[in-house]
Amino acid sequence: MRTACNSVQSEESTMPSQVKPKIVECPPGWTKFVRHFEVACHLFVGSGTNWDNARAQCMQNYRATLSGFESEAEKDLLYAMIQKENIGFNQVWLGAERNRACPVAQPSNDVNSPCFLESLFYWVDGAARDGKVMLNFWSPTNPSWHDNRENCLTILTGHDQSYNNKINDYEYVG
Ligand SMILES: [Ca+2]
Repeated sequence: MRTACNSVQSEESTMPSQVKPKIVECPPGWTKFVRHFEVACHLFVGSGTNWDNARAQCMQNYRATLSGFESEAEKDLLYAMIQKENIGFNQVWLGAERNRACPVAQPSNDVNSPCFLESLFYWVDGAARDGKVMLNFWSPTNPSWHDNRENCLTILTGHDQSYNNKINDYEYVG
């Protein structure tokens, strides 16, 4: 398992503003993506034994958190960053956790349910504050909630084409 860290920056808003936003640069080697309310700086990390370890590496080494994405464009950019590493059949930890009030595979269509489609998982890096984006990108047969333990999120690489660049719910242990 590998890890994607996000060192979230602020102040480069794409929202309409009277004030010209301050341009934010990412540290050398990090990949920049301008979100609606912030700038994401993503970095691929070569290890990540489990989700907590991956998150701790981001924090301890970079004062960062795990990467999320708030749009398909940002997901594709993350995937391109990962693909460059040639890590084969693999998964990369992303910064989303299951809503613990919803220990089931299938999201609910009921807007009042804690397992509602758009609250089944949440991002820890603040991506997609409406919570909606990642739900379009599940790999086939996922979320699977396999063994009732898949509380974290990964992105898949080196699988067949229907799985690559798609997300998977996965257990904490890698
Ligand atoms: Ca799964």
